[in-house]
Amino acid sequence: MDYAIPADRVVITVAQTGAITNKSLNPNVPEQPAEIAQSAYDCFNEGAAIVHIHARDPQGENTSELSIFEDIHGRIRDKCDMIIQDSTGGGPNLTQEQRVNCIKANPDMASLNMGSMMRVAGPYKGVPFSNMPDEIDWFVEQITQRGIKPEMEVYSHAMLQEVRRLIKEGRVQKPYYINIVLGMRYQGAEAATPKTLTSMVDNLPPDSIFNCTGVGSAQTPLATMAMIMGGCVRVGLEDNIYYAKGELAQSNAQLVAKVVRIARELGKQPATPAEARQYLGLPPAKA
Ligand code: KMH
Ligand code: ZN
Repeated sequence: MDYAIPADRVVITVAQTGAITNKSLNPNVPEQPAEIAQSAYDCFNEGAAIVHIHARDPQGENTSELSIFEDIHGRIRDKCDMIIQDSTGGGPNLTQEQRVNCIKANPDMASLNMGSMMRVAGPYKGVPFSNMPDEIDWFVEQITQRGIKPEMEVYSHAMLQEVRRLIKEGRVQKPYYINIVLGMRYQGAEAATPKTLTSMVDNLPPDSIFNCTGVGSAQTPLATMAMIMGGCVRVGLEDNIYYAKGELAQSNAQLVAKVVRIARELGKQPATPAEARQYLGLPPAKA
């Protein structure tokens, strides 16, 4: 069975908050539940189908607090039927147990980071991002046991081997949803070049759907390339705080609107959440 996204559609994810970006870098990063939900709704209205969630405590620190994730989910689900994808990457201050806690809040999807990386620059220089094979197994088991679909984030060719292992061991179900993250040098990702993206797409396992996340200035060029290649795209302030060189983005919705304009020029419409659920093999929206 071929799981390709229809050629006239693109599934857009917005990653709004992240673990590293914050209001001191761009005051428009949404941090608190009401801001996150309003921003998600604005992005939904521009064409985003999936929202990738990181939560912050009232002081703006990364948190695994279940009630905060539940609050965010509830506020989003009150407004629209977006697909909710929680981050189990969490943030550098969280333990492995804390990172996975969010899935108890019943998202539709959860990120699953497919390898370990060393943060080589920035405020968390020298802090490892540990995703050892046995930890990946532990994460994926908890995610899939709850009927949540893993979003497998791969930052290098090597991590595709780990995806193949999970498939071989029957730990993930078709269609395999693989997010290719490029250009995040400070966290070990391969370069955001057309050649790297092409090569990684060429090496995807059968029955995969791919998404592309270009970090920093690569966000728009790589999203454009991924759309041409039939992929899904992720944009937002988690990965890129600028609208253009030297110009901070005014909102996540502004970044979604930009990629939607490009999509339309390429003959594609943004997929609705209901369409995206169908393409990704997700059940209907959760209450
Ligand atoms: N900031 C992204 C490049 C996660 O949340 O699980 C990595 C990320 C990880 O999205
Ligand atoms: Zn994230």
